[in-house]
Amino acid sequence: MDARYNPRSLEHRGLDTEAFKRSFLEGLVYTVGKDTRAATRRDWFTTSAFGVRDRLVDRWMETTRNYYKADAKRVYYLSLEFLIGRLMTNSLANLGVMQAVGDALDGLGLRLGDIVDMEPDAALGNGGLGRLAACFLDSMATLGLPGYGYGIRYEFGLFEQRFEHGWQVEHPEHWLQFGNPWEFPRPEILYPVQFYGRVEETRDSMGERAYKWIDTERVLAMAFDTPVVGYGGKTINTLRLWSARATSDFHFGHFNDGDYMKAVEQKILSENLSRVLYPNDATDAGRELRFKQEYFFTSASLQDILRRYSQHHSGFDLLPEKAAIQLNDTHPAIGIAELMRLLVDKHALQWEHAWDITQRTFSYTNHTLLPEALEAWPVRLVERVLPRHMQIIYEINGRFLQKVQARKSDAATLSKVSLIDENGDRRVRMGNLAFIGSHKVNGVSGLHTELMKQTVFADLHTEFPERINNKTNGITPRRWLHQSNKPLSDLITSRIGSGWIRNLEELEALKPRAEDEVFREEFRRAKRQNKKRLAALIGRELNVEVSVDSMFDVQVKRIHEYKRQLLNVLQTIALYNDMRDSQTVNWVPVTKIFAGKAAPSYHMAKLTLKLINDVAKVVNQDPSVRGLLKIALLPNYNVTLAEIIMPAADLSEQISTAGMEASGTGNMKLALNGALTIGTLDGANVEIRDAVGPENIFIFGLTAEEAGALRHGNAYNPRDVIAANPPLKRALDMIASGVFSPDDPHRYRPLIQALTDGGDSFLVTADFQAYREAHEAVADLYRNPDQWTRKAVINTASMGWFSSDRTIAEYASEIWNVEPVLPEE
Ligand code: NBX
Ligand code: IMP
Repeated sequence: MDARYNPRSLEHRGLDTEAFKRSFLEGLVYTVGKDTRAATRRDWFTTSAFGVRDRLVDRWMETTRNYYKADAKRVYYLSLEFLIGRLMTNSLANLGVMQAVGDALDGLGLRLGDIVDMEPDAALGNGGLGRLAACFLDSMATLGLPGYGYGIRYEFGLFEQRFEHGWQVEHPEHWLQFGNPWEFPRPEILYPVQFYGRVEETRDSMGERAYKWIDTERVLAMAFDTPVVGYGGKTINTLRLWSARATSDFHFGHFNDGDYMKAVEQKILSENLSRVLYPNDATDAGRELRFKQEYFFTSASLQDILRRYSQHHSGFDLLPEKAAIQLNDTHPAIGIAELMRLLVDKHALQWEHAWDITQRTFSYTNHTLLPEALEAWPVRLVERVLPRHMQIIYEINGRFLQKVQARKSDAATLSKVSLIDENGDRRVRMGNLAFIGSHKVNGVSGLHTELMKQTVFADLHTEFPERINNKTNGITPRRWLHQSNKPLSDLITSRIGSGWIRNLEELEALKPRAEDEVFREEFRRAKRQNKKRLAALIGRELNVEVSVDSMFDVQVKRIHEYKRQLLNVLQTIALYNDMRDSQTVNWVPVTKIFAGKAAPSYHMAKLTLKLINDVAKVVNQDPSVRGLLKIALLPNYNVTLAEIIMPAADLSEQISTAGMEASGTGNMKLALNGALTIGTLDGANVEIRDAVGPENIFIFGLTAEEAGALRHGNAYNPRDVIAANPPLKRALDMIASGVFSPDDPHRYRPLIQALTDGGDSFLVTADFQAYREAHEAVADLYRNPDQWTRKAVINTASMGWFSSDRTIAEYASEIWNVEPVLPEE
């Protein structure tokens, strides 16, 4: 037995039903402080979570010890967002104790499903970027890679969305209100982070220039650790999130003056740093607090990384061999200047030496090409908040531009690769900083990576042709099939065994089953079961009755003009008109399912949500399309809701303007769960088509190249297109004349204007006809359940490559140069 002290006896950490039951009862009394009579369902959730957590701790510490023992190279995934969702089912499934815990709860008169539902959804992210980070954590732990997530422990996650009179209203998401049983507070792991102040130039003992950043305001970063359980429970990694704490020193000034209230105010102000997640996906708020959040968590993480490295290494020469730091978008890109500052100012390394170490340590992932989403902080802001970093950025830039100039580049090239955007108010281009401070820069799908080379990073790519590489996104099959879709998961395992959970490419073995009638029947039955669950939810949430025989046509993602929910709405209205016009046609019954949040300040997106609700109100109560068409916009899309929607979808809408969706990952989740895709050749849709075969997907519309040409030329006139397409014109006229908004007929003028006078930047009108025809092909296929299911099976069977295990294995070998550290058996 392990000689280490274990506070709880081994029998309380057994993995059988009885052991779980005992520890739940004990925890209820001694940890939660309730007896069985007084216990609420939430108390039972809390005690269950603590009981499960107890089973993780030994393996968790063992994993950490093994990393030290091997002196392993670690990966640090720096991300301002981790959209992890709930952890109960995840922990149970990855530990392999789902059954035992279910039975234990049963024995206590409780149902696992009810207990699971008490857990708040940890929504520390906006969308795809944050969820990708969470899938990556799962894959790193499953592969046994020494991977750490570093981010912010926001007190308020992404806002809770409700609809009031059809409009989105944001409510605070206080996910920590009842405590978080999964996290371990580490009050002793505390790093100071500085802001403001000024820089003093001095000379060191050798007479060299040295810089001191002084008179700063300090905030403390306190660590909270969450164990990340790999599948099988062998490797348990760490997600370390930072929470802001006031230093005791800076309010003493006020305190001595007797201004106690002022001192407390200061404390609250500095702790605001980790208060709330910014809800702006894509467009940047450009707020000082956001910039401070970025530096806050990056600085604390780097201090922790160097502390861990220095525990067993002297000097910093080996840092790139012992640490790989991945920047999840540019949000932590200030880390490049921060590491330079630490190495040069604090540890007195020579500039070139420090720069070499920095570049070999960092790598950067880009997630968007949308110009409005590329971070560029005003020089005046950076100068004020981080004066020393601004100097360092100038120094990096000066040396870099000199090198570029030496290669006889022209002034135009120099101004494009510069870290400073000199047009208008001067800004620091964080993408360029991340690019030149990294040894590798990657896009998230094949198409996106090519477009990076041709557009935003074209000139930097010419300078460093080896640096840009592709890492097509992936999703974890544990959460997105094994845990969330039990009917399909069990069916698959019954035929090919359970190896696919770790090695998703094994799904390939299902392909021949597409021809197996019995299998198809069972596949349909699994889908139907999932559809029933979703139909029940729609009934409860929206009081809308939907038929499980209808085609569940699903578009779930953030609301954004480039994602073109509006295109979907227009097609829905056109279909509604068709159904009303020709009541004798044998229409395929359709349920249009939408979910997604709009950024609170994004008016067009909020108006689109209101439109969906308004159209739903008219359509859902129109007796002439009863049983044929229903529209459901589910509130508060998050990971938990996605886990119910994905398994129930027949059709997956991936209809962004080509060239604009970097990758998409919802597309992968839906296809894996047996939905067919209707989509443009954008992001990872291209690779999904290649994997499933063009005959098993509905591709329509302009290509990225065509879309680019149309957008940048001046020949496109949406008015002509609308005039030439009567169903489109009719749908638009209905919206414009107030058919869906009799209380406010002009409500949708901004949407209509964007498609007409506005020039239709997202090419909704240009793609409308092709989209409608693709939907007709979809309906034709859906009429033939056998043919449909054949293709659905092939979709599931072809998604093996889209496992985030594959993605992470590529990062590990091609960017990070890290290897698994597996526990001794
Ligand atoms: O990242 C998304 C892309 O739009 C998807 O195409 C891609 O699949 C996914 C993962 O690579 N980007 C994204 O989710 N961005 C944000 O959430 C975001 C959040 C804050 C912010 C900018 C972007 N300031
Ligand atoms: P960290 O990885 O340095 O953050 O440490 C996490 C935990 O690993 C610590 O709380 C210790 O329990 C353990 N640990 C720290 N240093 C060592 C070491 O040198 N060898 C083995 N375990 C260590």
